[in-house]
Amino acid sequence: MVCRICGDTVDPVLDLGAMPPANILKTSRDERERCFPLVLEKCRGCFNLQLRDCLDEADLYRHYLYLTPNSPSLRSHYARLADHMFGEGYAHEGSFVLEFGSNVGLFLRHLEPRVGRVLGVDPAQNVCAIARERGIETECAFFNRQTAQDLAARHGRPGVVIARHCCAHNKDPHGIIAGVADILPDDGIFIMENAYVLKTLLSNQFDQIYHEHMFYYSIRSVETLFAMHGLRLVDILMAPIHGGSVVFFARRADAKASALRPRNRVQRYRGEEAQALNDALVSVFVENTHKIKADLKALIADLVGRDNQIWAYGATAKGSTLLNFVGITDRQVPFCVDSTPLKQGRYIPMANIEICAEDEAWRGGPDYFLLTAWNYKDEIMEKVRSKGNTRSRFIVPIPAVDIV
Ligand code: DWN
Repeated sequence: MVCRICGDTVDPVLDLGAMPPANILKTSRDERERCFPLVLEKCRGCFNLQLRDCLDEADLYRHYLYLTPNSPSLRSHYARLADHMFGEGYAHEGSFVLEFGSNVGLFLRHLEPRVGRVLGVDPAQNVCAIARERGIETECAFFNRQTAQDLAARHGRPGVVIARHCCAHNKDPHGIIAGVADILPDDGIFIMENAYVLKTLLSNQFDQIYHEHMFYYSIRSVETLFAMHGLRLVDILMAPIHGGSVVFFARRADAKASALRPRNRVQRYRGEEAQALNDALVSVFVENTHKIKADLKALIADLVGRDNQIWAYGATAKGSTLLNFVGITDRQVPFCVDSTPLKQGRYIPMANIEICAEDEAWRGGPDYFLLTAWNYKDEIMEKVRSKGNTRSRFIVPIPAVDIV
């Protein structure tokens, strides 16, 4: 295999075994799930981390069960990102904003009152229907070079193109970025947000590895990708959501000089990454992955062995990797609560854990919740307590196994 960004040689760094696609939740316990290799590999050239085996996007996203949760931490991130966009002059009241991978349009709905026009693009027909019901104009398509030109021909060229947590989800990032470069006007801005690989590695977030996440981006790998399509990084925003995310702001390399002058923080973040992102960090990440597996397996066995009830909290894609890599099933964890009606009544693949509504967590609830949605720890714990459950404790698996 070679790096899908720069073409250089890649080396395997972590094999999580044969795993089911995380968000393909089963409709019954007996339904047989298909499993595929989940192997992370690293590029010698641009330090891109990628999956060795990429599944077909249509299988993953045509009917998608992940709907962006309407969470307080996401809402505050939307406000901070929007303020940054307007504060730095990347967007204004007349802007035409196109977001691909827009899901149900929560961020676009936040932007809509402050810009000229918003348009969502998402490949999941069921998700597009929900976005349209909520009043967000949404085209159902995978964003690539062809569809980008078609969208621009029918809607005009958007001055702001946004891609949040979706550019890692496609085995051909060149097709996506080429599409952006084709339609972005000279004074346009491209805003790409992803989980930040440095945070993923530093916080032992091995559960962020699942088939949807085909790339784990760094500043270095993103700049390599952008340069191949005439895009130049001009700004970076770091954000705490999803375990630590990075927002890249890029313009066409032929934009006017004043627009291309990078913010000082770009050099600062680039330098911090150059110091920290190396093979030694990857080795420690791999060691800690196996340590978390051993520690969590032992803790769950001990608690269940002493007749404690344990449920998972959050039918997350991360949770599917965590549970299945550690080997936790419905025998130890019979239920997983989740706020997404689409997911309730289904089963986490391979772990065979039934997903039920959140209010089961509030009526009595178990002795422990295994926080498979650990990235929302504070708001979930606050919600459970405020709903009257002062009894259940929480097992937090990342960055290390802990009980709170
Ligand atoms: O990259 C991706 C990230 C951004 O979102 C996608 N490939 C898929 C998805 O990954 P995830 O499922 O690990 O993401 P979340 O946002 O951590 O999933 C949260 C899950 O937890 C949802 O199913 C909703 C649920 N939840 C809940 O039950 N109660 C969430 C909150 C905040 C809550 O209070």
